[in-house]
Amino acid sequence: MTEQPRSSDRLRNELLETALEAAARAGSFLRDARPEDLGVAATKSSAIDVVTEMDIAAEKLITGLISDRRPDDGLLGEEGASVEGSSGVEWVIDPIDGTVNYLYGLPSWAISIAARQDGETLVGVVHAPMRGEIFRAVLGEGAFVNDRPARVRPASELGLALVSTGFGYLAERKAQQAEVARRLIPEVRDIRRGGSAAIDLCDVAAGRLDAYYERGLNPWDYAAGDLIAREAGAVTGGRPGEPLSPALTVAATPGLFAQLQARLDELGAWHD
Ligand code: LIP
Repeated sequence: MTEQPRSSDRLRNELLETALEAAARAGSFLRDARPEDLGVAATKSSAIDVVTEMDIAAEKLITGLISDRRPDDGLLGEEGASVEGSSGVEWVIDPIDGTVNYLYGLPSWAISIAARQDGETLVGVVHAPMRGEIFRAVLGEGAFVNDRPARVRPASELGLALVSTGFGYLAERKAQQAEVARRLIPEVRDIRRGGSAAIDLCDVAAGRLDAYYERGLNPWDYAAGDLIAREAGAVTGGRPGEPLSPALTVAATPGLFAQLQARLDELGAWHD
């Protein structure tokens, strides 16, 4: 029996199937071919903002597969992929979200692939190979973890919220982020710091976190996870009245979002 298309829309189904295959291939490569002696191949904004040979190789694998299937699409990747494209579809790719975790051999890392058309994210896939999980969403068609529907927790009290966050790679920014976390921790159930924004956004979608926030992310960190979280019932955004952006990313179950967003604004989570 031929497999039923996952999306009712032909283009979105093609984009989803392409993203799923690219994420699966990259995931197998990154899990099975990780060198025991993996080291740092290069650094970016600071000595702790690292790139490994595997980040670079995985991005080439992903962009090569996508370009073979859809040669006219645009590409934007964390490790340098940058193609304008002519189709109106742009792929936003993080070949390893949680690079430091991957470098150290910790399991919390993921491949994040989003497809945007005219700036709107139509498809998002986040593959966490060490967890055996593939999160996916198509705009307007719900979110899934493997083949189970994903739904946020019905939380509504900040004092009972499990909140994840992350920290940047520059000491001055980390100091301000730590100060925000120091003041928030007594006001929530607890804080988690997993090291992968894409996985944090998907854990909000799966009801494993009540909320996540972080300053300083890049589009490739959040593009897929943002769609997955929204399709699972979360609210996402930045400062009050603003969409999520590198300035601030906030994702939470609907009953918490406004409270957390307002408190983060008071605490100055949106600036260094
Ligand atoms: C990571 C993010 C994480 C953040 C890290 C880093 P990378 O992305 O996913 O949330 O706290 O500092 O930015 O660099 O591993 O792709």
